[in-house]
Amino acid sequence: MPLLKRKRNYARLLIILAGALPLISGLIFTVIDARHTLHQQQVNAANTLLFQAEKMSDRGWDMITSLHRYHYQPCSQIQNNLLRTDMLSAYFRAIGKLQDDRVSCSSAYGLEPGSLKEIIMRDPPVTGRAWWSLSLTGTAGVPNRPAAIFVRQLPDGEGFWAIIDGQYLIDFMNAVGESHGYQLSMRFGHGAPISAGNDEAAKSSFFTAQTYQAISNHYPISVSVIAPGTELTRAWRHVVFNFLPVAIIFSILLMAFTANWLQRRLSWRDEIRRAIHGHQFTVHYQPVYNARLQRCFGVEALLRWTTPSGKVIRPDIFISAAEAEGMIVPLTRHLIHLLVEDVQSWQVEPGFHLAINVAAGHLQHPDFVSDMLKLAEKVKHQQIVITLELTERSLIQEGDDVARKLDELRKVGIKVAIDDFGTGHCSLSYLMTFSLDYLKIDRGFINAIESLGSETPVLDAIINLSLKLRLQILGEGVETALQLLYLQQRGVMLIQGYYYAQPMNNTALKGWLKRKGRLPIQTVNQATSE
Ligand code: G
Ligand code: G
Ligand code: MN
Repeated sequence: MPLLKRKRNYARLLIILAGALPLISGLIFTVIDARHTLHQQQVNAANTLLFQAEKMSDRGWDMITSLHRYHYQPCSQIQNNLLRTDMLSAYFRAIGKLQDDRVSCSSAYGLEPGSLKEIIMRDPPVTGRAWWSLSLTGTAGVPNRPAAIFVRQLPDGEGFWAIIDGQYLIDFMNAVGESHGYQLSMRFGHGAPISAGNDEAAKSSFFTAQTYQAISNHYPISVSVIAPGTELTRAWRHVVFNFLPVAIIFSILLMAFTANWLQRRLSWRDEIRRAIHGHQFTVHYQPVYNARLQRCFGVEALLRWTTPSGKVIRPDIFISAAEAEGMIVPLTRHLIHLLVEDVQSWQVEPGFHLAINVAAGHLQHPDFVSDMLKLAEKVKHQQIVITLELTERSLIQEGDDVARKLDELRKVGIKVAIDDFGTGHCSLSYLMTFSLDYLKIDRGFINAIESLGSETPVLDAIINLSLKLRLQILGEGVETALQLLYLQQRGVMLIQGYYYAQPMNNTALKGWLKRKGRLPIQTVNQATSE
């Protein structure tokens, strides 16, 4: 069954996809969500940091403002005040006055403090502004510890400066960054960044490090928060852990749903139902020869299924599928419907036989008798003789009930044939239990005929038995003149097989009947082989 197998593979793939879909989309979602969570944490950290940096700036500028009262005062006069102010104020490393770019006064660098450049260990920025601030890697007194300087320059060349020690900011940044492994840094003006926290943060792990930067609205301060890749992994793991049970449930549900849907889609049951509605079934008819009358005796109706794509599905496959999935009754009713339509166009003589195959499942159906009576009724005006072909298997089950039904049908002239005889498990006693009209010898026995002289023991036994039981015998699957002759010599008068005629559609049948229906088999064959 390559068609069905391919469909099964396709179904399996679809179910797997359905299961994978929530998981994959979920995983993508968790990464996005983890990134978002991490970003939010970075934003929070950056804002906290910025707030603190702004507060420090406020203190710096407040100090500068308070130093303004020493304008015009010589350094010797204010030196002690500067010292006291510096000592009493938290955070400040040094404060003082400027004259142009020379430090004229300082709380920490004595009376000869030198230039501003020397103290901040770099060139002062050329800002052109009266107010500026700068973060520093260190100052002359404490070269290894960051700091930030705030400077106010007055038009007369005098100025004020205050240096805030970086330690407090570093401690603060360490505290903020510690729990997340962040590296934090802040920068005043275009100065050197003051960094703290995890030095390794910028290194990539499975995920790359995430950097977030923020700037102050009030001061030229920028801060950055670098979260290591591991932090994203951690956030992701957290989200996945919460999300996974839901995703798995979704996944299972979707798989079950898909499987169910496919089951319905791919089941023969629905396929057959669709095919009935889609007019995919047709009936073919195979003529049967009567050797005594030397003419066509009747036909056997055989269902054919052609899908819209042109694929032909073999009857033994779909018939057994229909039986297995409870579709045999609707399918046989459909056959009857098609049949009755075809028969209306026939011009056959009274007594023409029309055989249909009846499955066990239909035989046991409560409507079986009425279905068959309806069929008989519809072809009655043409005086067609209906023959029901039953398999041995169908006779075994619920024998009494079946025998009663068959008797009822035989009373109105319907004939009963036993099909594929010899292949089932029917004991010979059944041949007596049921009132039968025909026995169709399975083509397997006909195939076994080797020559006219040699015996074919089982076939011969069946033929003898049938003759004794006064059953009419039909030889199925007759393909050669030898087989025909062998059967005729032993009194088998009904012949069906490719040697006589193949199954054909209704149009072909009508032509065939007109041309060959009344001819003896030899003439038919000569005509065919020409
Ligand atoms: O001709 P063919 O290859 O179609 O037949 C294959 C098998 O399918 C045969 O055993 C035949 O009896 C069965 N078959 C064909 N048509 C019908 C039908 O309409 N009903 C039932 N029950 N069997 C059928
Ligand atoms: O089981 P049942 O008798 O309904 O089966 C009829 C089947 O036998 C159909 O599938 C039909 O196509 C097939 N058939 C009819 N005549 C011949 C024949 O001469 N040779 C072979 N191999 N199959 C045949
Ligand atoms: Mn048959």
